[in-house]
Amino acid sequence: MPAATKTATAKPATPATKTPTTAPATTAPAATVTATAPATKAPTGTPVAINGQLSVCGTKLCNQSGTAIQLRGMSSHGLQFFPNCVNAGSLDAIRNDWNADFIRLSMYVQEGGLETDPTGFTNKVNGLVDTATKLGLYVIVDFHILTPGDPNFNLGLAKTFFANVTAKHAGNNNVIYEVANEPNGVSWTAIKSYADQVIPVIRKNSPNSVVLVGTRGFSSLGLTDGATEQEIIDDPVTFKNVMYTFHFYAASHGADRRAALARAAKSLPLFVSEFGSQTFTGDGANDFASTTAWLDLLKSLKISYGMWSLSDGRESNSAFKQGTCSGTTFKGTGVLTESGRYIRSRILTGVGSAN
Ligand code: IDC
Repeated sequence: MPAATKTATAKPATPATKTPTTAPATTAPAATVTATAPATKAPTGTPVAINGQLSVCGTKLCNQSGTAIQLRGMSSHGLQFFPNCVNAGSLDAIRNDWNADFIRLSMYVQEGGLETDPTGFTNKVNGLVDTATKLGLYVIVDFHILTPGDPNFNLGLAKTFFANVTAKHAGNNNVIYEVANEPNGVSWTAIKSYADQVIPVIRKNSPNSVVLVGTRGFSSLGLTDGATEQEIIDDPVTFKNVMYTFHFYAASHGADRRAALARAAKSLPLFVSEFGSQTFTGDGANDFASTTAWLDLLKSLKISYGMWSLSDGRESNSAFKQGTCSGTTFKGTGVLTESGRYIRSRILTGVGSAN
């Protein structure tokens, strides 16, 4: 298994020589939300009704009673790429037909994302948080940085965005904030400095929310760069209720990475906010044997996971068949691809099956 698999991607990391300036001078609206709407009561029997406010207890994610839990869910694809795939119908399907616990809203910053229309994307995320809340789903607000890989490039946009979203949802108990999807080409020190500046903005309005911090080397805990989790253990983010993200793509990452994850989980609170059943390109054949080995490990370690992605594109990561999102039917297996059927089955029954 090659160590630095991600470097072969068609979308390479920003060359190390590029000096990040600041993101374009587009500004999101000021945090004008003054009154916090009363929190919607989660419907009985839903993940949020049962587990309530989450917290980090030791290296685990705990529910309101202090019991360690594992959340299982889906990541959206880029909200700008598949705008019709995340809505009340598709979220109702993953909640009530798949039994999922959360949706991750992947709000890209570049590639036609937030930087092109801060007001529009902020409103879009706020609306989808409300949709998820009504269904009793947890929702991860993912600040999806990817290229450039230094999160500090988008620091200004991040502060404004999280100020807005947390102001709007200060009364919620179901929102998890992910401050940087996949830092790459950047040191842990730089990532930590970014987190240290963004987390206080989130904490101002949402003091108890769980915050996910991306890790070096495309959220590989540094493994893709030849580093290890030790650099985080030596210099952790000191805010409470923080977890570190680890991403894997099952056809690219195998037993050696699983061993590293199991080792890191002894010391660090980890959350798999994104994984795929194919290669790190998000495409190619699904490797369900490897995916099952990963998900069995995550189950035994009680590490939460979300699969990439709730979309209907041509890539094998799309859970919905092409064309599904222009319709209104999202439930059942008829609308699902091989990877979609696998993850629905895994979440529903604990066993993955693409049949
Ligand atoms: C991929 C999408 C692809 C898109 C590309 C760049 O599947 O359609 O062209 O991003 O925007 C990640 C990233 C995630 C990637 C995914 C698969 O977080 O944005 O999506 N991946 O390559 N990390 C590892 C793999």
